[in-house]
Amino acid sequence: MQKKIYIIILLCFSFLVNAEDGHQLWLRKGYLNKVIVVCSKKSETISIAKQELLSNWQGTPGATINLVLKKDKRITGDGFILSEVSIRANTDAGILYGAYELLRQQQTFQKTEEKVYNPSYDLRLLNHWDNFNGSVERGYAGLSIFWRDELNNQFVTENDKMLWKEYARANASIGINGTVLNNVNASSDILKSETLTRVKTIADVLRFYGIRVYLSVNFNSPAIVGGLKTSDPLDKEVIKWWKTKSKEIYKLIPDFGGFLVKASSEGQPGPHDFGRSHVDGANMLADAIKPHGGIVMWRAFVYSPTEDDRAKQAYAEFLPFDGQFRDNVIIQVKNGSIDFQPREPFSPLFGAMKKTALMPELQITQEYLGHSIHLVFLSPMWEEFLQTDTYQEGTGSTVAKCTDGTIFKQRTAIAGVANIGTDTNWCGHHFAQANWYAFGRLAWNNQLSSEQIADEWIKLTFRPNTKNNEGFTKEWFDNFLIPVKQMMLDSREAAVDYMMPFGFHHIFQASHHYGPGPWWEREGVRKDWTMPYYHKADSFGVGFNRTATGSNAVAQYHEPLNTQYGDINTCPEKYLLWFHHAPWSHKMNSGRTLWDEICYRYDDGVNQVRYFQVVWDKAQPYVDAERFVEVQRKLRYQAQNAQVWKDACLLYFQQFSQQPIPYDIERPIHNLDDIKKNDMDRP
Ligand code: GCW
Repeated sequence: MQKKIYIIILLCFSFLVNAEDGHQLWLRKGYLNKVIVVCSKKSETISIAKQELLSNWQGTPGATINLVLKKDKRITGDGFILSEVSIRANTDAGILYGAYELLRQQQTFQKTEEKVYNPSYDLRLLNHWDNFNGSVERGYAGLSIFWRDELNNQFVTENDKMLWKEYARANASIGINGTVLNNVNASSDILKSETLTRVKTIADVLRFYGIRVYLSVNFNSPAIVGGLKTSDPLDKEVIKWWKTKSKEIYKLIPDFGGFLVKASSEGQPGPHDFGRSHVDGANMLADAIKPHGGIVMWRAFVYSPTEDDRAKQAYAEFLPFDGQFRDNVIIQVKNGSIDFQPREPFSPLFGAMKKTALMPELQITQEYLGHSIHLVFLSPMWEEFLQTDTYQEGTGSTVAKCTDGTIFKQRTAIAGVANIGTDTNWCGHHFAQANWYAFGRLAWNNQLSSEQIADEWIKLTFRPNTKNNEGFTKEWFDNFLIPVKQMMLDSREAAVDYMMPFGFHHIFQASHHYGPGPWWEREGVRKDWTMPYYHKADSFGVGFNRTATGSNAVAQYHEPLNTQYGDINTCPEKYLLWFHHAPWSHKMNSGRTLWDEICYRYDDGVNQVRYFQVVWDKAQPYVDAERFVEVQRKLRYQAQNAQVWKDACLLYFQQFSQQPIPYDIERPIHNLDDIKKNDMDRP
């Protein structure tokens, strides 16, 4: 009996020791050595840097580290120069970033060598699609960390402030320096004076971590909040209203970053409502905010319900305005030309606008990639996008170089739609934290490889709790780091395979964008919100003809891409059905027909997820019980869901191809009508 109690106590104790809820993200505490930190300058940000070094130092015991604030030509923006004994920077934030980099190197057992670290983009922003009532559009990790329901938005608790501080610290540790606090589908309430006091409180917490706040604004605010008769951007009263509002904001928040605007898109108000253009709208706001040093991020995510190809519309609407925007306007463009699909060719705007600052918008929250249920590491998708050649100025004009100031001297910025909420582990899925991390790291250095990012993240997030300065063991490397890293690196391609291989896109169930719904259409719903619009399956074949004989979207790309994408024989297979209506009998690189290849690919996707389950199960000895079980459960859902995707798509498209599923592939286990009826339940 006694022995039993003893074992139970021991078990509970070991559970407590090992329990990790993920709240600490990649900033888990390790062993600590003594260090002396010297800096002649005093500021809140510098004290944070000092404190971080003092409480997390794992370098040489008793070392002295100098924080040096002195202009150095090699450093740009908030960059820094790191060595084993000093951090040099031009700004306080630079010192803070240097401190985090140094600690990261210690925690991942890298040797610190003298090196300059400059950011790729000046502005590295999160966009929160957080609503004023506390919900989060496309959020899968609980509620908003910034907003409560309308009645409670006026109260700020100590817990709120603590959470905002933790949030700021996590962001600063990966170099993020700005955040848009509310949804681009913006409530005009955000600009009410009582709300702005809350914004000020948030800004006061984030500021010392080098983070500025920005707001999404509703273009109709002058009428809704200001009581004016119109919100016409050329109306004198409207112009005055925005100027006064900007003044009010800057009085409260002197370092306020600026406005983000979704205008004349998906039902949001905008200049088009008044017969004005994007330039009229954006420039009016830019003028209002310019005296205070603010910027306007004007989104290019626009499409109108015409018969024309949605993929062409942003380019068609914005290119004619190249060169007409004020210098404090940045056009914010989603990575692809449609909408954050598992795989899209890059938006051709990146290769086209030369006299206008453009900033990429990436989506960290997994709206179209399995929400917070599927394990999908997004860094390879972003790397693919950033490293794609636009051929804008000849070979080597990658999206990264077109947007980071290498090719055009411009204000540089990048945004990621956040996946953060009130869930204890912030992101819903432990591995979704890696996407927040990867976004920050790529925003800082757009040349980093996904392999390096995954490597760092795993080491920081799952590092065993060593009590001394031991490095990682070979066993840990071989049995945990390497297989788990490979799983992460393969996970995006696996998701593409079981959801939308070969350039399929937008074949989701409408609205929640989680499960398959290639059949989804409704009487009266605009065509480009229905799924057959995107795949166009018929007895001949499948895919959207965007070549010269179709919508000619290929013409928006520079040569040689125009020709390459436009020819079915040279178009990369990963984009085949994006650009071509290909016959079912089309010969693929493997020698198989398109139909057969589609079947094999969906099946591969399912098998890959089944394999991820094995990888994770084998990782059990190296992970704390809590995170292990939580990830294991989610992988089971992912495997079930991948199977549904495969069955749904193969059975649905088979109605058009009229061909058998190759016999060496596992048979579908769901009936199409059941899938349609159940609309894949989200666990
Ligand atoms: O991806 C779509 C989403 C909308 C979103 C919109 C946008 C915020 O389904 O939820 O609205 O894009 O980016 O504006």
